[in-house]
Amino acid sequence: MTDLSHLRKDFPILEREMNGKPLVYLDSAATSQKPVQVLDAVDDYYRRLNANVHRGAYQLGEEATDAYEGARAKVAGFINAASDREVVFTRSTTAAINHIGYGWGLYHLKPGDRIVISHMEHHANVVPWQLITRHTGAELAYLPLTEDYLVDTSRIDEVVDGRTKIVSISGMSNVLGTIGPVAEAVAAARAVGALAIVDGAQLVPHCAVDVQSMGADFVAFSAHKMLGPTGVGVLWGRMDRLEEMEPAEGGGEMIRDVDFTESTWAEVPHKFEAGTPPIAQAIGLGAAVDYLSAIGMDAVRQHEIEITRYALEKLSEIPQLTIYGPMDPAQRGAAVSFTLGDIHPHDLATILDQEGVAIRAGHHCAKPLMRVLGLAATARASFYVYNVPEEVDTLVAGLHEARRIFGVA
Ligand code: 7TS
Repeated sequence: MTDLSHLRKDFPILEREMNGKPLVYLDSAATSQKPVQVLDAVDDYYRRLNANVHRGAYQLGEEATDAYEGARAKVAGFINAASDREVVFTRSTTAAINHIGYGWGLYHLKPGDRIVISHMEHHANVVPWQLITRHTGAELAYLPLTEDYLVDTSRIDEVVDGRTKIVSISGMSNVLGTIGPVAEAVAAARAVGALAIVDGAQLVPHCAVDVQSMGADFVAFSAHKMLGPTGVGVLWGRMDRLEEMEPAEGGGEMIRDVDFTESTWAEVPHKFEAGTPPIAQAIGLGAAVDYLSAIGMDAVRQHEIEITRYALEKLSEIPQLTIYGPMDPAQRGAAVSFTLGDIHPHDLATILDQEGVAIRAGHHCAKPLMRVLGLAATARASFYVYNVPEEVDTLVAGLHEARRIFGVA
């Protein structure tokens, strides 16, 4: 197996115990842990560089600005953006998608237009569009799933029809692990002149992403799922799309001029960054990008394929355990959802917690998907660079303990 276990020493939280047992953190799809390199970058900013950015009146402010803009350049390099200016810092994936809705959707959609998403979307790629349909009279249409938990693209040209103005699809499901059909979605959007958006919240942390070859108009992701701090996310956009998009938020930092009734905007990306930005967090994201780049995203992906394959194998051996998601690690990421007999997923999480194992249980902010699956909740284990096969074994032992407690044969 690709051995990344030497990385574990960089993550102080992994030294903790839970209920007297070593922490086994299997909830990285919710948020990842942070290496000392990221903690130090944030700490160093506050200790040595703290000043507001883009004001330029004194040296400290210039240093803070350089560090913040330097983080933008690192992110741009990480996703191979054509220009640093295509990277907009937002609060999160959620904020990034809302920004497209309120900055582009509101101005370009009309009654009868279509927004196409899929049945496996996180609420962050569902609810903003529902809000936008209310404002514009556009309607929401869904790409269904196959029986193998893949997005069904066999009739994509019927769903992404001539009325479609936006196609927004998850690059990787946080519930099923399924890798989204990004190339097909982009092609279908292109064919009808629609905007192609990728929710990259789970994709960008786990796979090498080249936004230029991907061909979408926008990609959204969050720092906190890729070893970075909470409170900062990225909206990458193709420059022509960013130029035509309106700011969804107004305030300081984003203007060229403000008159009594009208204002003009600063250049991209600053016209989308109203107010004091998440400076320390962006700098922390820059350090996270450095850290991931040093591992190499191909190694990150390879390690995940291997640990996911191992987890799928071991979990499949447990009687009455059902896995929801593709069984081929090449078609999926490292979030593995399952149920065990009729044990409630929350009870599973509680029993596992006694063993030091942290998993998520619930609807995972994907209620339309839960409706399609006919489930109220699943248990979900999700893996990242610092996880090792022994932790899968601890998970499996905990699940056998749950079977014993609940009398599941
Ligand atoms: N899209 C996907 C695919 C996600 O997994 C998440 C968060 C989001 C969007 C929203 O990201 P945020 O940073 O704006 O909150 N997913 C999860 C999860 O699976 N458990 O907690 C958050």
